[in-house]
Amino acid sequence: MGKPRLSTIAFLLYCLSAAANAASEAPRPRGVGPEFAKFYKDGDSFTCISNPTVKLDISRLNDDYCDCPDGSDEPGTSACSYLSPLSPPQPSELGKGQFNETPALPGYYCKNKGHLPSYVPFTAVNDGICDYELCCDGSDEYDGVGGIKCEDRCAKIGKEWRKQDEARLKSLGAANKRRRELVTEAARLKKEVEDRIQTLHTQIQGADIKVQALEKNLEDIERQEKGRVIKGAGKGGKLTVLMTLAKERIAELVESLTRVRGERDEARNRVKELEEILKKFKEEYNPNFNDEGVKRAVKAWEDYAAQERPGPDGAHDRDLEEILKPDSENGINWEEYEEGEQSDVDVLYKFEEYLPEPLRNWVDQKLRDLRIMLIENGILADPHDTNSPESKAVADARQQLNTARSELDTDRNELQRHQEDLDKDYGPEGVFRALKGQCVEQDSGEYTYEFCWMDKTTQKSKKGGGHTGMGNFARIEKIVVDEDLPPDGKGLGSGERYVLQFENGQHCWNGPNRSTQVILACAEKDEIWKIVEEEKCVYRMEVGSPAVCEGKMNGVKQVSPAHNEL
Ligand code: MAN
Repeated sequence: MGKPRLSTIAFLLYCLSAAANAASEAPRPRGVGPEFAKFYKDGDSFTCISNPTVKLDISRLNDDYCDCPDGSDEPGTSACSYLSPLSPPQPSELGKGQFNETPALPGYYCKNKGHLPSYVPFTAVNDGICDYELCCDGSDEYDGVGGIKCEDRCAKIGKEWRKQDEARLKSLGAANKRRRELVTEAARLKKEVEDRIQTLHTQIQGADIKVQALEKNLEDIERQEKGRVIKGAGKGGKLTVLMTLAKERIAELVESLTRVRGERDEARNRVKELEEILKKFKEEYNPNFNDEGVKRAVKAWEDYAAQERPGPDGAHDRDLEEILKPDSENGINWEEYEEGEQSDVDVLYKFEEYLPEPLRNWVDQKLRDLRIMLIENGILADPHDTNSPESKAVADARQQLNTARSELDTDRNELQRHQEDLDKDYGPEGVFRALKGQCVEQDSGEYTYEFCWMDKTTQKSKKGGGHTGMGNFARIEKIVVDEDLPPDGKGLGSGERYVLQFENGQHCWNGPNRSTQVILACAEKDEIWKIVEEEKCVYRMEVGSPAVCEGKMNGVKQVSPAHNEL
């Protein structure tokens, strides 16, 4: 017989272990498994399992002739093996009469004492070959066809199997432990993102308020600046602005000086009056009247009067007089400097109008070019731009606002990135988050292949040259696989598997953009097991990782020793 698929073996083992507890202790006819014992209890007759209307005498059981349409009367021979099923029926589906030409039994039951019980296909019964893989006790060759004798190897095979099973369980234990660590790490990273989002919300609120305040600040400063120019200069160039400011400043100074001179004159008069009073007091006081306070006051006055003081400076006063005369008497004629509605810049613009016609066009063009060059280089103010050139105060305020705005934008972008990240699918319990960005490599043929979690797949030529992008991470999918599991366990096995789909890699000449399907299966550590280019530039990677271990190794359920017929 051909080698049975390991997935089929797994199924058969599963059937057995599930039903073993209910196993009957009574002796069963040859080839009957414990879960089917109930159909063979009657010592006189036998009723076909799936065809209860067909009742046979007990002597027709295992008589090497197929009587029941479902083959259930020949559990221990190959007489009904022509009914070979595509897949064995589930025990729960048996005895319900829905099978016609479909066998009721999964195969010939080998007790395999010392190892795991198993079913061997009916075709293998007495075919002259020892099927030790399924039937280690050799009971499938009980007739000794062609002189064959299959010794019972279950003790040896069972021992080896238990050793391997122990190693598998140990490896599974380590893989599950690693998976738990990854899940914890993934949760921690997710929490970090959530906390950052929280912080960013607060930060953005603050930054928003700051931007609003700085916008208002800039507006105020701009208004102040405009006001100053209008108040100082009205329309016109810098010279006019300066002149107007100077005129105002002089007027303010003249006014203040006049006021101070008046206050000085008044103070002088008061001092004079007080000196007169004290002079008179000294002349008229009675020295015989022994009043200490009066005496001290008179002495103080005498000391004060004895000090030499310069009298008012007439020349100084005359200077003041001159300064305070109206501007026109001081030789300043402001009107002389006024530009009317024209700024100094405007004067330059209109310069060519003063030239004779033939020269004007030429000069006009040259001046136009010059003017543009000066404006573009910031040397000349743009006559259409009343805000230019900008004052330092406005420039500083604008700079502060721009900085605050760009900080706010940065925070908003980061927030958006984190929020999108939180919504992203990171696999079961978000475990792939813990592996994001981590890469594994594997040599295969002329390339080294790289797989980076949630990021990309790459093909690197061993002969040098550039790397080829085999796709960027797009999404997580699930597929059902049913494959032989190699003895080292590094394979997909059977069951539902997570798939990381990578798309839009480097374009393939005369083909599609490269893409990779990464199929994940449980393993103790991250490892690329196999890379196949299924079609041109469409790759498939089989990758082992503890991240996808969910209590079992690649679909093979562990059969507990308690369930074995040891
Ligand atoms: C390169 C590799 C191959 C691919 C071809 C297509 O050689 O990426 O995997 O098949 O390009 O031209």
